Formats: sequence, C-alpha cells, structure tokens
Amino acid sequence: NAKLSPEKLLCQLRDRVNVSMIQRSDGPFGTSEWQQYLPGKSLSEAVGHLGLCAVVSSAGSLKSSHLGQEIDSHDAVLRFNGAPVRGFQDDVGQKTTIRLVNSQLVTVEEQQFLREPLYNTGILIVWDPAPYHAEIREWYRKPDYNFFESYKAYRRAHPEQPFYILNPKMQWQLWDILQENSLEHIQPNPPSSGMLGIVLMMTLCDQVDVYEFLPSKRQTDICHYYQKFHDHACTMGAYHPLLFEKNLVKHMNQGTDEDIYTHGKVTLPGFRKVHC
Ligand code: NCC
Repeated sequence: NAKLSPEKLLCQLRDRVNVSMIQRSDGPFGTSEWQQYLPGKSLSEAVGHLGLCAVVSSAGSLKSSHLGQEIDSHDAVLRFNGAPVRGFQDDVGQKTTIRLVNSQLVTVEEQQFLREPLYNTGILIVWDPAPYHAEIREWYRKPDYNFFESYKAYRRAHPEQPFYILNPKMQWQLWDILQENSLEHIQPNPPSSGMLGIVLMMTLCDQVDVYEFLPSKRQTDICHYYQKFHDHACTMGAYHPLLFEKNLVKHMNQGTDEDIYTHGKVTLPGFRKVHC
C-alpha cells in the first residue's frame, strides 16, 4: 500500500529524516553542566565508517533461529532496550556495537539500567517520545519520561562509555513519511525503537541486514526471544505504528522473500549507497 516507488522512498528517508544526536548547540543543552555529560566525540567519530551492519529485533521469532553466527559476521550490530545476549548467543549472536534504549526503560527501570552489566557494552543511545514536531526546548521542559537525571547518573558511573541522546526531531520526520505512504490514518505516536534503529543504521552503514523485524516462518505471539510473555501487539503494534513501519520496510527490501521466510531477514542499503 506504499505510494512511492522503493527508490523514491529511500530518497525521501535519506533527505528528510535528519538523524542526529543531541549536542551542545541544542538550546537547553548548552549549559556548562550539560557539557560535562554529553560525549565529546560525535557518534560518527565513535563508530567510524561501517560496512555491513545488522539490526536485531527483540521478537520471539528469534528463538531457535540459530542466526547468531550470521549476525556476528556483521561489522556492527544494533540491539534494543534490555535484549540480552548472554545465554542466547546461538540465536542472536554476542556482538553489540550500539544499543538503542527508550526513555521509559532508563526511567522506570532505572535501578536495573544503572546496575545491569548488559548495558555496559557498546555505544548507548536513548530516545524519548517528543510532542509532534516540537522544538528541543519544548520537549526538554516536558519529556515523555524525565530520563535526564538517570542519564547523568549513568554517565557519572560510566564516563568512558559513549552514551548519546537521540535528537527527537527524527521521530516525526520519519512518522510523516510513514503517514504519507499509508492509505489509512496512523496513530500519532512515534515509531518504535526498531524502526528508529533501522534508519539510524542506514545513516551509519553501507548496508543494513534487519533480523526478525519482518517475522519469519517462526512468527509467534511470544513477545520477546528472552521472555515467556505472550502478546500479539508486540509484533503488530499498539502504541507504535509498527504495522505501517513493517509495510514500509517490506517495500524497501532489496533481499528476497525467501530470506524473510527462512531468516526473518531484510536487506536495506545505507544512505551513502542511495543515489537520488
Ligand atoms: O519490546 P521492545 O520495544 O523492546 O522491542 C524492540 C523492537 O523490536 C521490534 N519487535 C519486538 C518484539 C516483537 N515481537 N516484534 C518486533 O518487531 C520492535 O521494532 C521494537 O521496537 C520499544 O520500541 O522501545 C519497545 O519497548 C518496550 C519496553 O519499553 C522495553 O522493552 C523496555 O522494557 C515496549 N513495551 C512496553 O512498554 C510494555 C514496547 O511497546 C516497545
């Protein structure tokens, strides 16, 4: 049901979604206090030029997938929220280059977030749902979850680990493209961590392989590969416009339907490789 050709859609994403991390120049973050907390290096300096990247969804369908080796063969691997690797290497691999977490986890699960060694590997990025196309200052005054103190506490405990705050601009730039390419009205909530992570990696990598975002033959109502919890909404979406995200990703897939069926694998080009 997408309206644009895959090529045009890739160009729209490349040109209209501005993926950036919060910097000193971003209004309320210009204080000397914030200067001590925001990482000195930019994200692209921290990761360098990435070739082949993997994005690993947290879906239950990763269970028994044996995709671990294939995932680890990528130059960089992105994971989400509290998705573990220990004990699940055979299915999800063990490499974590970047972990994208939502502000709810950082705030509501703060004690776990500050204590769990799981979060100490790789580069951390936190994002928070902002009001539709709000200015940074407006969002800063009223974040969805007030994660700023928890972010600072983590930075004090782990000053050497790169930890960024995703500029909230991108979520609505991406949402607009989702809406423009859907025949139905979609809920006015930001895209899922999964979709944000896919677009983030498209800005950093030459190629992005996404695992079990589009479910394989292992599709299940089990929400996560690491929990016993069942909920259909995890795969289809409730708060996040997940179904529309998945349609968009399917439309841009450069891999085969066979790869989706057997590996839950979608292949997308990095924006550097997109010519408009
Ligand atoms: O579940 P969550 O997502 O952490 O999953 C990360 C991303 O994987 C994709 N996914 C997950 C499960 C599934 N069956 N199919 C999938 O395609 C999605 O793209 C998803 O974004 C989030 O997006 O941040 C989310 O976070 C959780 C929760 O906050 C964190 O896990 C921390 O505990 C949300 N769950 C709840 O609030 C109960 C979830 O709605 C969205």
